[in-house]
Amino acid sequence: MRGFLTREALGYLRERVAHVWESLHADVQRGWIMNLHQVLAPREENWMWKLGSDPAILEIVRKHYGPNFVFNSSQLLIKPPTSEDASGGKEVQWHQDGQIIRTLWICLDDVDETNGGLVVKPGWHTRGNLRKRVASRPDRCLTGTAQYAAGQRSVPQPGALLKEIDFDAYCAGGREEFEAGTVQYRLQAGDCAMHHPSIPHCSRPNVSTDSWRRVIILRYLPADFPRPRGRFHQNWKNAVLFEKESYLVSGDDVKAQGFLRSPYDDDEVVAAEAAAGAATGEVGEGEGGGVGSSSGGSGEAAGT
Ligand SMILES: O=C(O)CCC(=O)C(=O)O
Repeated sequence: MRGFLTREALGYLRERVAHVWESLHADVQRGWIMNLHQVLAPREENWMWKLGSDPAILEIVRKHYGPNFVFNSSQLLIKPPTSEDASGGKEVQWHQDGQIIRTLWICLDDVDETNGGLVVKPGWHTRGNLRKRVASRPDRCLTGTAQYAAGQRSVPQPGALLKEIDFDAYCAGGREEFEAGTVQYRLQAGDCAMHHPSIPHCSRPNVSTDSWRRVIILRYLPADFPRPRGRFHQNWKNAVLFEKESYLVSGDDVKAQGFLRSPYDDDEVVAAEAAAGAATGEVGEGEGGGVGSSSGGSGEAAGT
């Protein structure tokens, strides 16, 4: 989707992202910042929530899911140019997201092969869940997931969780043969792409000297998908863990899982609404208005 963001929106988001980058807590994984929409405060300044629950974006997702779905995660995936960081950021290893998740990949910079744009393997989304193996070069990759189990306080060791597509299971020539038939994204700042949840994809480090690669990733799941429980992210500003939550941004809580409608609701409000709806038989209205290891057939995505 060319020109997805207006010029003003692009300028505003760049400025906000620069602020996050500059103020990031030293213990938070640089490069992959999760679920800002859960913790940006106050509400009026929660630009990630506003973006992820924007009516125009929800309309796009509705075309895929119908009326009932949740805003599952927001991510900032940043690869600085080598003038800022000699490593140019890290790779995201070859993976599939899962069968169900819908992802909007919104560029705040022009992206191509020089600064870590996405690379996909066309046609392979029809092959189901591909076999995975432990990543062969985890030290070069983002750790893959910024999710923590309760009580865990340190970033998981690279390699402990990281899986990649098992190229050798499909190509006699291994990674090299697999990568021969791939397509590089070349997009402009303000463009947005959606990739099929089953398409294999990866991204490489930023090897440009001066071109940032800042992308906002928004993910959605159907409202009958299990509500996340007991998984945590680090707050970008103070590194304190907070529990991952999905928000019902459209339609009904079809399995009565107690979804909140926004980071500002509390459980009681939604529970009361659900109880009132159940009592009257009313159908609720939509609000209307937003790594690592892919787990295969569950539809859970890498990085959800
Ligand atoms: O933006 C990237 O480099 C990786 C994104 C990704 O893996 C995804 O959106 O599923």
